[in-house]
Amino acid sequence: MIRIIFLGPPGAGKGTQAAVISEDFSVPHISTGDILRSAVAAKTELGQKAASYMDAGELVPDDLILDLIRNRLNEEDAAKGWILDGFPRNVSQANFLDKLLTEISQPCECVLNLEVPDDILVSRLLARGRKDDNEDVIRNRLEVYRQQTEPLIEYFRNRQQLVSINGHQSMDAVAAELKQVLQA
Ligand code: B4P
Repeated sequence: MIRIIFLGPPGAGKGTQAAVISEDFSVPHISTGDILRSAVAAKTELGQKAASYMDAGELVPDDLILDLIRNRLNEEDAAKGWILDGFPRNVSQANFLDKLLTEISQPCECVLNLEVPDDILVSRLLARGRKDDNEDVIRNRLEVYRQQTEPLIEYFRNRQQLVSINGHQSMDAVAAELKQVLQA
């Protein structure tokens, strides 16, 4: 059973690798970033509330995210496993998830932390060129990551759930390393 969380700074390759594992192991790839971008594109109430935070590189407020995750993990396809990409992103989201997973009896197997140096992150994101991939917003996203998301490394390490992977390799090399961890 694959139930994993991807952790790492913006541009570390979370979305890229989560898509590969989702395909290989036939489990849903649940990306809060993708869900939010679809909501923005569809101009839903969630999308209208989330857009300004995303454009500025800030985290969207927890109250917009938590129910969305609860509902998604309760969908039928998630019963056979899942990959969380971009959630949790702060300690309060992690505490929420911890309670939710206990409640639905779906323990997380491990947390895969992709490590990549900052200068590489910036150049990858500039090359991608998404709406929120301009230099000022990227710098802010990295700052928000340091302040709010990085503490989760210690959080999951203390729970013996953390596995760190060198994300500064080719996509195939990172994928091969991740597969090894998941098949161990
Ligand atoms: P995300 O969609 O999660 O954005 P991201 O962190 O930049 O994406 P990711 O890290 O997955 O990209 P990847 O490395 O795969 O979030 C966007 C925004 O949504 C946030 O700023 C926030 O506002 C909001 N949000 C999302 N979740 C939230 C939450 N839980 N709470 C509150 N707000 C939330 O790809 C980057 C690039 O690198 C790609 O071009 C890829 O091709 C390239 N790349 C990947 N691996 C590579 C490799 N090994 N070598 C070379 N290039 C590589």
